[in-house]
Amino acid sequence: MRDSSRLAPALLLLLSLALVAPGTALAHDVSTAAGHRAEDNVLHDAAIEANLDKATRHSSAVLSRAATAAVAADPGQAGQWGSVVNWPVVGIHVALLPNGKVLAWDSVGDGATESFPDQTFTRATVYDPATGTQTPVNVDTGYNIFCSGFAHLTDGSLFIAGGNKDQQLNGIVKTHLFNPVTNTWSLGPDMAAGRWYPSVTPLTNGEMLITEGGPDMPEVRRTDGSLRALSSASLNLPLYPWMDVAPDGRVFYSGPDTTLRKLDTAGGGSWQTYGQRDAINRSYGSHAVFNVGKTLVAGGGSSSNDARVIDTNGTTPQVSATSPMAFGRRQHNLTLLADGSVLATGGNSTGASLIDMNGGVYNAERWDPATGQWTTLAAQAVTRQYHSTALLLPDGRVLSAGGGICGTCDQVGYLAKNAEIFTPPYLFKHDGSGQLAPRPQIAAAPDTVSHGTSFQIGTPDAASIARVGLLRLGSQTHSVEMEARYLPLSFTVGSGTLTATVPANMNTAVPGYYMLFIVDANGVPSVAKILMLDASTPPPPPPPSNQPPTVSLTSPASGASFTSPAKIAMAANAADADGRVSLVEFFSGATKVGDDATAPYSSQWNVGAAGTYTLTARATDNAGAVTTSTSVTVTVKKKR
Ligand SMILES: [Cu+2]
Repeated sequence: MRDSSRLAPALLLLLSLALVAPGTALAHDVSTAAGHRAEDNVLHDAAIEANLDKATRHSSAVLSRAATAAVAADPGQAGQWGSVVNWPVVGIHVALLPNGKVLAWDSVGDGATESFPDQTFTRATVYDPATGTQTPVNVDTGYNIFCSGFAHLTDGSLFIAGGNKDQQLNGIVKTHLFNPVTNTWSLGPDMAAGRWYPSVTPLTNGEMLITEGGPDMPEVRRTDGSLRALSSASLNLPLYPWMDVAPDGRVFYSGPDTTLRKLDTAGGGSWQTYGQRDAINRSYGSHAVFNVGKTLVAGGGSSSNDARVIDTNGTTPQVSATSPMAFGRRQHNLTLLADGSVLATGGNSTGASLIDMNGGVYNAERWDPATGQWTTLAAQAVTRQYHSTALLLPDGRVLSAGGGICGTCDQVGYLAKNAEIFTPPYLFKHDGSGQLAPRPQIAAAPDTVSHGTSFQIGTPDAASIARVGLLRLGSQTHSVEMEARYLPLSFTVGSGTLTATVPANMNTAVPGYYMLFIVDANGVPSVAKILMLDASTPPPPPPPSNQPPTVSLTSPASGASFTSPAKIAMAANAADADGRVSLVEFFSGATKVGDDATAPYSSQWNVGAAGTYTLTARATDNAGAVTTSTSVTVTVKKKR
């Protein structure tokens, strides 16, 4: 379909690289929709795309080797990256499913989205980390959900808001659902306006908050699937805002810009504004909710290395300093690990808006909430910048995927249609042997647990367990984690069993699917048991019941007398409180004598035979409910 050039692809790549010096920090402010559009709106040649991935790997390799030399070779200290594996899609949007597999999607092709006229599908795959299998699950609803927002419903299916409409990168009004049991997509109701770069946040009551992506008025998906507008909470925020339910049930906004806020989603919605988090506009920084009401923010802006902790447990959010990262980063990802610590991966350290092929950060870093210190870890093989993601897997490893698919990416030769998996140091022995450590095992755990209750975890390693926690399944894109959070659980140790308690406050971990991890005294985590938190809440609302229409026969009058042959004018009033009247029919006894689909409802009945007739009107509403009027009796007499 696409134009192929006679020039050798390699030559084209060189030519295109010469257009813009790699490493150039471009000036557009991509934190605004207009700036982002301008950033992406560059010409490129389709023929170079096939070689982008190769070129990216090649230019990454040299820099990656240098970064590797800077850290200990012992994986017990630095962790270990697996090999680079080609993927069928660029991992721009990733979500962990309740079955432990990963749903990932990108756009409509390897090149910049604005280079493709056809925006009626999305490339998507389900990746099984246990086998490495990829199952194609392309979006078949007629839409491209590139640059959408998404998070899990309480039942574990994925709710997706917005996407990409056209080559001008406008947003779409569509909402989608992905069913992880059947691997199928379906459409939900349309939003009030198109969204591109929105955030989706699961709420405590099972509703889903949709914020930004263009329109400033947030919308909420009710638990019955319909949408409601937060009409009194319109506020202009950066794209992909960082939104997470705080311990008081309101949604805490922690960035990327500097003003801290909370949104109450009840009714029409209302915002409360607090002070400044810090002086850094953390555009394409990242954040992680690593404990109850505690958020780590790190990097962003002009590749800052600065990190802060925000505590929302009190009346006013409290910001405290923590150690800076070893590397300044932008376009990186923060990922919660199985022990509640935080991993930083990827990004660039030169402040490049989207991508700097010479400025990539290859070393991972782990932040320990207990000490506030970062530890520099092993270097990955491929630079992961704009449109890259990092997602914790149920086995405690981290999937690092994607990068590319933008005008600037094509211009500088960046495409990472591949992934690599990081095994953190906590999975290795710390004796320098480089061997994997024995892991504590969860032998038994319930499929469902609830807030304010205790539950049993069967484990042969009970005596050595130091930490028990729940980690919500992640949904990540554009450096933003939309829902993962870590909830440490208090527990007591029995013989072959742990008894863990979930806090009573449901805002500490909103209902849905979580990974249960136990961690031993050496810091080694188990493989997670995926379970459902608050399976019974919120109670599913009854399907909206349809009220039947009302109807009365207004003509002829009861007892009226006519002379044969008669032309009787029949008329009725009909109404429907929760919909509309779709048809009014007129009857004589059981015989239909006329109908009318539009008000005023009327019909003429021509009667030849003399007699006494019982007349009724019958109304049907848009949902099929039927009401029959009280009857009217009339007489038709023979002409004398
Ligand atoms: Cu994007």
